[in-house]
Amino acid sequence: MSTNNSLLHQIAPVSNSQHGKITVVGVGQVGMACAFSILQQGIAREIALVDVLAEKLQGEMMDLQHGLPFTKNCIINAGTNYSITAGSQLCVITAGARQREGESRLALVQRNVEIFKGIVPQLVKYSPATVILVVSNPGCTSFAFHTPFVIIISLVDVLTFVTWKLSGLPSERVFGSGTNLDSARFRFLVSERLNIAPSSCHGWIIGEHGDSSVAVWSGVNVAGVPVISNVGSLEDEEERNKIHKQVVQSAYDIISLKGYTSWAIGLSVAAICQSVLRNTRNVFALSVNIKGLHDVTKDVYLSLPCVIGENGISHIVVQQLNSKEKDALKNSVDSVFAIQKSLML
Ligand code: 6V0
Repeated sequence: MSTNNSLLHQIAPVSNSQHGKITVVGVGQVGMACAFSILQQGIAREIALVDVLAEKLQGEMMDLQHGLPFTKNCIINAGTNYSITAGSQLCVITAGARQREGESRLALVQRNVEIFKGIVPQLVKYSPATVILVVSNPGCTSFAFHTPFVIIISLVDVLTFVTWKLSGLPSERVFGSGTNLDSARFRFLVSERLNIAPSSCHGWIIGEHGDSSVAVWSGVNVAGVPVISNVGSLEDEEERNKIHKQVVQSAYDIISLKGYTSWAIGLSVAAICQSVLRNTRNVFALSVNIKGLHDVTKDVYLSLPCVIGENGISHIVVQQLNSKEKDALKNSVDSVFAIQKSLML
C-alpha cells in the first residue's frame, strides 16, 4: 500500500511480523468451519487458505474478508501456491480424497498418502518451524464378511503418522485431531443426562478415532466426583455402553442428516489452535505417537490426553487404564500398525 497520501503521515515502516499465522489446507466444509471459528474467535493474526480449487479459494477468501469489520483484524490470503503459507506457526490439514466405489481401504489410504506427499513437504519448506495438525479423515467402508454390517475405518491416525514421516519434524510438532471431537460429543451426552454444562463435565475418549474408540468411564467426573459410582443410571454398564455407542454413531447421524460434519470439528480445531498460538498448555485428546506408553512398543499414532503449547505436545497425561481399556488400545495399535506397514511412503 502506498503511503504517499495526505491521510497518513509515516513515522516508521510497517512491521511484517508473522507471529500468529495459521494455514488451513483444504477449503471444504471442514476447512472453512475451522477457518471461520479461528477468525470469529480472534485466534490468528493471519490466515492462509490453500486448496487445489482456485475459484473456490477466491470466493471463500472474499467472503471471510467481508466479515472483517465485525471481527478482530486478521489478514486473510488464499491461493494454490504454498508460498502464501510462509511463516505459519500452525498448519491445519483438512484436505483429502473420499473413497471411490469399490475402492479398498489400502488403495484409499495410499491415494491420500500421495495427496499428502504434495502438501506436507511444501508446508515444511515454507514454515520449517511449524506445528502440523492433521484433521483429514477419509472414512473407509468395508463390509464385514458374513454380516450385513458396515464397518467404517477412520484414517486420521494413519495420516498423522504419514505426516510425521513426510515432514521430518520432531514428533511433538505433528499431531492429529484424533478423539478430541469424540471426547466433546461424549461430554455433551453426559452433560445432557446430568443437566450440567458440557464444559463442567470431564471425560475422555481415547485410542482410535471413530468406531473402536475407548471411553475411559473411570475418569468421568463433575468437580472431581466420579459419575459412575455416584449417578444411578450411569452405574449400569449397559447404559454407559449406550452413551459410548451414541458418541460413535453421532458422525453417521449428522452425515445422513446434513451430508457432512463441520461446526463441532471447526470449534474443536479452533480450541487446539488457540492453545498452540497462545501457548496456553491446555489438555486435548489428540492423535500422538504413543510408543513407550501403555506397553506400546511401536511408532503408532493414537489419541491420548496431551498438553499443548507453542512447540506442540510437551506431555502426554498418563491415565490409569483398566485391563479392558488397555486391551482395546492394543487392538487399535495392531490394526493401525497393519495399515502403516503396507504404505509406500
Ligand atoms: P471436502 O468438502 O471433500 O473438502 C476437501 C477439500 O480438500 C476440497 O476442497 C478439495 O479440493 C481439497 N483437496 C483435495 N486434494 C487437495 C490437495 N492435493 N491439496 C489441497 N487441497 C486438496 O471434505 P470436508 O471438508 O467435509 O472434510 C475434510 C476432511 O475432514 C475429510 O477427510 C473428513 O473425513 C475429515 N473430517 C475429520 C474429522 C475429525 O474429527 N478428524 C471430522 C469431520 C470430518
